[in-house]
Amino acid sequence: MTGLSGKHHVLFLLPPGWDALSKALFGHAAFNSFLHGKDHYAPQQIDYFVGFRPPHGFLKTLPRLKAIFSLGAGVDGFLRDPEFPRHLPVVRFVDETLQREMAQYVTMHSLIIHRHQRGFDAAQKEHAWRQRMLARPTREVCIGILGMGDIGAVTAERLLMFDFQVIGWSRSRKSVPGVTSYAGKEELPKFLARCDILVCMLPLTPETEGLMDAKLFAGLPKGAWVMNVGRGGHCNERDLLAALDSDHLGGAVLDVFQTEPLPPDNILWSHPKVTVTPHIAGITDPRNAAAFVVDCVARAQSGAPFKNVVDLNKGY
Ligand code: NDP
Ligand code: OXD
Repeated sequence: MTGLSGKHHVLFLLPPGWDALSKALFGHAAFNSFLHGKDHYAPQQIDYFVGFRPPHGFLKTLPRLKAIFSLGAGVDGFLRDPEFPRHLPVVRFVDETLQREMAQYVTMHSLIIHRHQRGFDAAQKEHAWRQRMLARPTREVCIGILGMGDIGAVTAERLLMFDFQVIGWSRSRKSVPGVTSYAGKEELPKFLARCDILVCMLPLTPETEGLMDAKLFAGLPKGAWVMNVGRGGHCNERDLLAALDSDHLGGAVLDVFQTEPLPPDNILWSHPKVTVTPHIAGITDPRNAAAFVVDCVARAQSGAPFKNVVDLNKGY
């Protein structure tokens, strides 16, 4: 057993490649920390858990647990555990750097789509001087954001700076300057009908799972693009492929998938109308995550309320 004292005990189950976070956190004065799989710890002594997608059933093995700190903005990796201890608070990672990087990814890919950059890349390979005008002025291109939360709102601001029209869809009505807000299922068809580029930034919940299916794609204008940076579970990949192959959709940019890592033989890797990235649209900065965990533990110690506690009924 490593260095147990009267302090709070925090257990980390870190995704691969997160050594920087463990360096930033281990030995912090506020708590004793244990890295699952590396350190020996007694489950009954753990007060707090930090991770992203723990194996189902794991959290219920920690009987003294008081709270769970998510290293991601999305908490579906916790809530999908059928044995998840629902009496515990889950605090999610809400971070400006993450929001800006997500916004940057969406802005970059929206510009690549709008400016036909994939066509110019292909022409360069052929040494072909193939000029092409924009299909229409930027101010006439409408980008629709599914999920106008912390990340969606920052993304909308950034897209407006490039003169795109921006509309957003959420559960409740929003007032983001310059962005037309659509709310609830009844307003989804009107929203979709306007989207030249549809961007999914929703949390994965029972209500949003599979939302992007054949019916939704049919509601988009012909030639529209789809970008998914929410979760793979939002998108029916078979329906997406059908909508791409029938030329109803212009293309897709996918950062998240039903199965991650995306298997090497998955057709999405080589589909001519699809851009694949490996769930990197926004990556949690380990230093900011360390500050987040330290803040959470300090709040717990002082009795101050946590910030950004997940509403378990809504699932986000
Ligand atoms: P928030 O909780 O701040 O925002 C969620 C938004 O989705 C809210 O606007 C909410 O509406 C809306 N929403 C939820 N359920 C529904 C529904 N049933 N119908 C309509 N709207 C709904 O989340 P974040 O912005 O912080 O993060 C969003 C997601 O982005 C994460 O859950 C995660 O899946 C994904 N993500 C992906 C990353 C990547 O690298 N690819 C990195 C980080 C996050 P309302 O405001 O009205 O409640
Ligand atoms: C997150 C993610 O939810 O990285 O933060 O997907």
